Amino acid sequence: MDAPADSKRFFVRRINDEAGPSQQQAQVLVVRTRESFANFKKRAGEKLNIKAERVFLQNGAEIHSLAETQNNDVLYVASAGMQPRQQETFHLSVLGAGGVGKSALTLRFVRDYFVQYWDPTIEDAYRKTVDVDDVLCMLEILDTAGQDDFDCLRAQWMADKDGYILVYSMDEESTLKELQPFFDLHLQLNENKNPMPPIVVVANKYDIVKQDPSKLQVSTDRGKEIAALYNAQYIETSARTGQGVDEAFKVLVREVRKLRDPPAPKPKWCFLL
Ligand SMILES: Nc1nc2c(ncn2[C@@H]2O[C@H](COP(=O)(O)OP(=O)(O)OP(=O)(O)O)[C@@H](O)[C@H]2O)c(=O)[nH]1
Ligand SMILES: [Mg+2]
Repeated sequence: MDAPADSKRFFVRRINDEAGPSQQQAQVLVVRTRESFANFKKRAGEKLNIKAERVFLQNGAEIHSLAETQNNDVLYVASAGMQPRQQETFHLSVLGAGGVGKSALTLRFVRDYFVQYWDPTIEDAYRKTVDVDDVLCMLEILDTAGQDDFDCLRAQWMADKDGYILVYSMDEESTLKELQPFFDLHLQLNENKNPMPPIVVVANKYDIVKQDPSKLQVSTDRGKEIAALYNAQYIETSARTGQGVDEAFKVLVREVRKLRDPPAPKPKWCFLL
């Protein structure tokens, strides 16, 4: 349901503070655009059971008036005592053969549009703030070149990264084989790292093989088999429809987080007989 013309609808959440992510669901709040910011904070605070002092957009920017918002924004609200968590940053590289859709996937994720034409990349960097499991984080994404002419840059693209997205195209078997050199380089560059940066294997152009199964050259089983060899998660995507795209990046963030904050060891029980 849309908000009335002179109103805006927001989804308000308690900010993730040092005490950890809020388990609370987002609350819907409809306010008149002429309502004062102080009044908005009061009402948001009532919804969230806190004394609201500061309000942030989803990208982490603090706001001081409703003019800085848009209808349907998710707003994060903090009380005076809450300290926003230090924002986590993830450095990720998108790698794979030419034309598999690395740029299309990246732009679908960052800007939510589909790039119809193939304009071979040399190297492009993007930044996006996302909410992964109720915690905001900043992704620094390097979209790389698949053309062989740029082989010499691969080590540079892969150095000092927190994780990799290895992309192939489901309608072109050779592109799956072309992932192997990236995996070999990963082993070489990260051999002294413990743990090693995680990988997500992305099977792209799912829409093409769904529409015309005769174009399928790499089955799901085969893709999963290679992902397992790389100790990686496997996700099927379509940059054209958006299917699986957000999930691919979010799964990689979750994998990196698991390595950064390994779960506490389970208590060992001992039985006295
Ligand atoms: N149907 C369909 N086409 C796609 C998809 N992803 C990419 N393409 C198309 O495939 C072509 C190549 O996509 P790019 O994203 O430029 O490929 P790339 O991997 O970045 O290529 P390089 O930059 O040369 O390494 C473009 O025409 C895209 O529109 C997809 O999921 N479905
Ligand atoms: Mg590209």
